[in-house]
Amino acid sequence: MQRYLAVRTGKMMVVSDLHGDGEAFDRCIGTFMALREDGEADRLLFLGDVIHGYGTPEEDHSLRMLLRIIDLQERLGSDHVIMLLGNHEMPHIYGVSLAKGDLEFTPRFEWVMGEHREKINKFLMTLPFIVRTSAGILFCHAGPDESSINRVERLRDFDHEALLKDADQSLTQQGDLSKVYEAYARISGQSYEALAKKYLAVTGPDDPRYPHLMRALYISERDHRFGVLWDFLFTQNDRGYVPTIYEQICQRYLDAFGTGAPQLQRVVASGHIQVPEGGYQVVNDRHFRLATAAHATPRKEGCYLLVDTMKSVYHADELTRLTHRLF
Ligand SMILES: [Mn+2]
Repeated sequence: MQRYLAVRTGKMMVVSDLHGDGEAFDRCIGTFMALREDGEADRLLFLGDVIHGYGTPEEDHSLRMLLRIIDLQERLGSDHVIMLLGNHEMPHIYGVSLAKGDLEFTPRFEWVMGEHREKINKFLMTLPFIVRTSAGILFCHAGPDESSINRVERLRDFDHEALLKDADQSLTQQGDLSKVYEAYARISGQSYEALAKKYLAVTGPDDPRYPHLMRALYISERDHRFGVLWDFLFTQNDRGYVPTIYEQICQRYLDAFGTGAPQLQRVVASGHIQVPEGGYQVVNDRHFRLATAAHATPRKEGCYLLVDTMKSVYHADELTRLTHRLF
């Protein structure tokens, strides 16, 4: 599956990191539908991390949001409603858990998926990683990352299915898994069954998904392909670099991931990281950071982008003019 999309025409509304914020999501959809009706936008792009609320379960609208995106994509077409894979969606493909301090993100969504699990998993597996535009803006979830620069070809048609299949096969070769489960329990201090229930919402040992917690451990620790995906999605961008070096990394990232694009890619636009003030940040001449809701400071200053994909952009600060307040 081709993970790098090209958008050559049209006006695109771009939204980042909603993190289960149902109110922000409804505003995005409402705004897009109105723009669409007026001929002001014909594409909608989510930069990933649609799911995983930071608040209470009642405040977390992740499931309904994702189902709505799936529905909207079916109706308007996958080239008109696009969602990129974020680091908060990816763990659900593999069954790995994701936490930040005391906040465990993955168990809640695993439990809430219920009857929609198959549909959602299938959808997550199809998500692209990058959108390249005729404007020269390259969209991705997490933004420039030095280690990914030499991995463009490995990420280009990344095959989740292959990793899962290989891990299944390795586990099958182990034969009886009960010894492995015991070892797992010894290390973690809890029974495998309790952990599989907690993290993957399996019903019990007869559930066909019962081995998937073990499979997740296997993939995350043994499969180098998973590490490639992880680095790409969990990068902290400029953190740890002096500004001039980071700007060079951005340029190399654009050169690498822009190869074969409809136009020379000149600016990376991403979400993923909290912006210090307002709803966007010009990180440098090559990198623009968008914060529509969760990562805006404060939230109510969250922004979306409205991009004419056929109008060339040369510098990151030009995107400032394309931002609009969501609230
Ligand atoms: Mn993220």
